[in-house]
Amino acid sequence: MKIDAIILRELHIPLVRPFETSFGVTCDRRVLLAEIKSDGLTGWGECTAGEHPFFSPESTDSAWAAIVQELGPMLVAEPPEHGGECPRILRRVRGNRMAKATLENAIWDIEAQQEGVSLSRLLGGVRDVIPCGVSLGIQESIPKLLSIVEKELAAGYQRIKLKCKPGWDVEVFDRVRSRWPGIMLSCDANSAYRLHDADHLTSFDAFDLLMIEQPLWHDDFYYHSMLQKRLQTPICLDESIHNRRDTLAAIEMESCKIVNIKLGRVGGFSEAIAVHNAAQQRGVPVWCGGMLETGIGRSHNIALSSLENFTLPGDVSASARYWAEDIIEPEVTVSSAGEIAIPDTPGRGYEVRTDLIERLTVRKEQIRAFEMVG
Ligand code: OSB
Ligand code: MG
Repeated sequence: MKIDAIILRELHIPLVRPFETSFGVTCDRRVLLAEIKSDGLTGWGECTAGEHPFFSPESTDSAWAAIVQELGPMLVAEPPEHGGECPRILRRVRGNRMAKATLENAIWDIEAQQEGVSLSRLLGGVRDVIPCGVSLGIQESIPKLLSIVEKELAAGYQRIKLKCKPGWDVEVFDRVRSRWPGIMLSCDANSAYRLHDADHLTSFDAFDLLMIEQPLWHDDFYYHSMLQKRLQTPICLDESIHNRRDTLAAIEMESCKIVNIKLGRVGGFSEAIAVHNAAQQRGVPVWCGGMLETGIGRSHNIALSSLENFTLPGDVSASARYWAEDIIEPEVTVSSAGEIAIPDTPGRGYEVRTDLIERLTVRKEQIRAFEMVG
């Protein structure tokens, strides 16, 4: 495919409410968007890196530099025919997966439009609707959290995930579980515990959690497998999983029984599909994580979640939970059954509000080709 231009932007957008995890609080997002133009078509990609390198080693600024200096010029120098060729073209750059995914996902978006199919079907998706859950940040008090849980259940969400950390865990689970004995409930520690917390973590088994997400180190498999032996509750890995090999290692070592797939963390659609397939072949369910995306990244998550082995409710929820105004049209909505309908129109299936994007843009750069040396 011809690449006429890659335009990179940084947008500043406040969240409708702060989001607190064990590693920090996010109030305002600094979002990178890539707009790739090809023969009259436009593909969009969103970088899922955070403002600081606290969840992963990447950040808004590191991804900006990687795309402008390395990845963008590589893609212009060797334009892919298919999204699936991007990993090979970008392979010389190590890591920087969220930066790579920003470009690769935009190429898949163009390819779907060229083929006249929905992004979901291009990826091999089989669902018409996806089951949705919500990820609830750490709150200032338990009553405040309980009122949020009540509201999200009333809206129809099928699974409640509670962010946790030492001091915001068993008492919180106890209060939520006592009030709603039957709901699908899980927790996410974002690596807040250590192996000496193992006894404490086994006490989580009392709350019938669907899973405990990433309790230990962000880069670990071995100690998670030690911990899983002591827990009834399935461990789900998020931060530790970067590719298909990590997935196979984690399953082989019994470090987890469930896998969270995030497009940015694994480097884009190609690797996300490879992770999905590897887990599926071994009977391990997956679900789609979220990274406080705008509608563009959200629409990519929706398409990905339509693959067969995304059997558990994901963290992909309605635009209005994050943004006063989303940058896509229509915005993402969730039905009273807790489902998002997969668009069947060509491409992502949501229009991009270019006027609003322009107003939110604080930095913009067009990427040029360079001469590859060596
Ligand atoms: O670990 O899943 C996570 C947000 C930022 C960084 C890490 C995580 C999250 C979420 C939010 O849980 C999911 C969402 O609502 O987008
Ligand atoms: Mg997580």
